[in-house]
Amino acid sequence: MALLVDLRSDTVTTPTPEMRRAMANAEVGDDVYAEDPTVNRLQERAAALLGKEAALFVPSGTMGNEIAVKVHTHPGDEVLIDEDAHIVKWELGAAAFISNVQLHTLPNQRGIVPVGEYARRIHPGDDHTPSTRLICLENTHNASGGVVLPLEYMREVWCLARQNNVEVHLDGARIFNAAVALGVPAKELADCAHSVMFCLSKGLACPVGSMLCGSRAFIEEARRLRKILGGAMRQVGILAAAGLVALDTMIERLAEDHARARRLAEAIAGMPGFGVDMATVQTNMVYVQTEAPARRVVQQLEMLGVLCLDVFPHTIRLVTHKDVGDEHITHAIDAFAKVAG
Ligand code: TLP
Repeated sequence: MALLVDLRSDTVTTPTPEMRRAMANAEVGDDVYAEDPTVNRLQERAAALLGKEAALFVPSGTMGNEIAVKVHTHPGDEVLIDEDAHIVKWELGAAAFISNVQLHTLPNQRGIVPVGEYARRIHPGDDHTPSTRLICLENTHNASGGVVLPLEYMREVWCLARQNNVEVHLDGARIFNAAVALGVPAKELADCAHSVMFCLSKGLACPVGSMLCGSRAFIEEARRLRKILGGAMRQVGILAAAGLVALDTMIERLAEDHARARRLAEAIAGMPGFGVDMATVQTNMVYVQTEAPARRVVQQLEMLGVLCLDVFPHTIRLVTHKDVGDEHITHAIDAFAKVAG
């Protein structure tokens, strides 16, 4: 059978055999009563890994982010956020829908809003202006090509926020990609935020689930909101079991995905009709600029057995993950060469 390479996202990863075994054998209970031992173990593990008091298993990254926004804010509050953040672009306006907040979106360079810009926009709220309650960061920054926000920058934002009584939420859907790329424990990034969401179902290859981490009081409130949003599940230890395996076995190997993304990017960068800003290839994503309409390139690649996404009219996104091996990268490079040729 011809090789099919799925580079649309790391969300397409399938669970490992070890995960499937752990899921089949998971000890379970009713998690709405907080009685699922496997979920409880995963929540404790996630909290400890990120240096937070508590954590909550949620069905998706979107739900984790949106619960966080809701817990941190009151209706009418303002949230400072870069204009390309997932919360702004890909969560269907949920922050307006669920939390009734105003997202004050700011221009950014590779996910970075200058700290001085945040400082200029923070206001306590008065008879005319909304209160700035929250800053949201995203690391790695998806729309900028999976780039890493430097630790130093995160610390500066954290410092500013604390000085001004503003909370910080980190969309760390791919926090472990950032941590591996930086060579630091994820906890150091998490230390720069009051709450952190990270996904188990992306590069870590779980079938379902994300973790929301924060203080005990924050997680208690988050738990109520998860129920309101219909995200409280019963014998969900079956899913949490995969999460425990992921935290044990899938983090360090992300470096392989990063190396493969780099190999792919370097090869495509030299081809006619395509461009890659190599400075943005820092983790498991490659954003390719296309002379031809991206939609058409995606269709041509699909005919050659390579799946990817057109994210802008002249940009396609390629994402490496554990189901993409060296032979898949070779196949993808060959397919790009044919389309270029
Ligand atoms: N991202 C998906 C798409 O929604 C774009 C992808 O394929 O990359 N934060 C970030 C930074 C994300 O990239 C995503 C998913 C989420 C949150 C939401 O996670 P899920 O899909 O679990 O709701």
